Amino acid sequence: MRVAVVGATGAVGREILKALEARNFPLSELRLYASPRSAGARLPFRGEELPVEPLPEGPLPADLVLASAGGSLSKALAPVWAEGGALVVDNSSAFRYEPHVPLVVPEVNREEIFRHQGIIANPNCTTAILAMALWPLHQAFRAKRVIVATYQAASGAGAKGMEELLLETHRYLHGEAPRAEVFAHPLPFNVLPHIDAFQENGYTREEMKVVWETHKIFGDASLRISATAVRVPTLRAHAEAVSVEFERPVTPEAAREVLAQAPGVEVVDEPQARRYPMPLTASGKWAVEVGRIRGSLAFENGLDFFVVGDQLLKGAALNAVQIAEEWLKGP
Ligand code: A2P
Ligand code: 11C
Repeated sequence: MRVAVVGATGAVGREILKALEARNFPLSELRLYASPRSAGARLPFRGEELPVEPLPEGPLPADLVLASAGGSLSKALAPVWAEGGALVVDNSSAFRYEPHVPLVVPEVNREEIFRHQGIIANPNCTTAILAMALWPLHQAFRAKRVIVATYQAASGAGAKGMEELLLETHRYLHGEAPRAEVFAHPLPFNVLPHIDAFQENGYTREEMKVVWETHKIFGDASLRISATAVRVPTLRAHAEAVSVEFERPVTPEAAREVLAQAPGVEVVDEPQARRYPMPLTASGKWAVEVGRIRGSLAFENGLDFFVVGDQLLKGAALNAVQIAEEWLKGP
């Protein structure tokens, strides 16, 4: 299994390397690619320092390509890598909405992996984290309507997003006005109800991704979903406040039992002991944390809960590596 990581120097790429190593992914060769800006860089893997190569234009010498270098690059090159014989697991949004491309969260729709035609899409991080908590509840109680508000970390915008938050916070603390290049406005000590481009319906593309992608992953476009996506000045891990109306009666206790059995989910729900999901505790964790589970005051059969997941892991690198692991296991 010859593996290539495209975008290896990026926020997600570096986590892909760590996940391949930590999960002991069976590979015979690992090649790392980034832009010419990273020429000469080396990244650690299994006790070695592997060189980062500039990405060539054509096919790659790989059986598996894990790509996280942006949509336009994937759009142009993923078909070339696939035609060259590789399975491409693509972290960008370039192919997610193409009917012939599976969009996979293995805990939800593993079977979709095996109808790939060379490319498998990894979902948007916000969607993947929501899906981890919502899918087991949907199976048990049949969700009808979902309302979600997100609290998304700076690293959702990549390594440069994290850098901007740190640098501009430093400027602010030293009495200078914080600036914004990556984000639409300064992020330190602020929250921005604006992630990605505004659409004609008034929602942002990030908000619509949650709708489009959840429908595709769940195989159920009847689920009604409204999202408000908000950038907050955390470095890592996306949080989401979720309200769900179900067809069947539901209690917080029954929901906790369902979630306790769900793979990749950790119930952290002891509010009296100040234990609930938070970015600081969810960062670096493979599981998503779910807590603050309570009966809805707005819906008859409803629940409110809070889910937090490391969006660089379950929302990106870990999910991509899990897709490759499941592909290797076979149908
Ligand atoms: P580089 O570090 O050389 O710029 P992030 O999402 O954290 O910003 O990371 C983006 C990743 O995609 C980085 O590894 C970056 O490499 C890589 N990348 C960006 N543009 C290209 C390109 N034209 N060719 C190859 N890799 C690219
Ligand atoms: C963010 N969720 O936090 C975005 C980043 O569709 O893969 C991921 C965009 C995507 O800014």
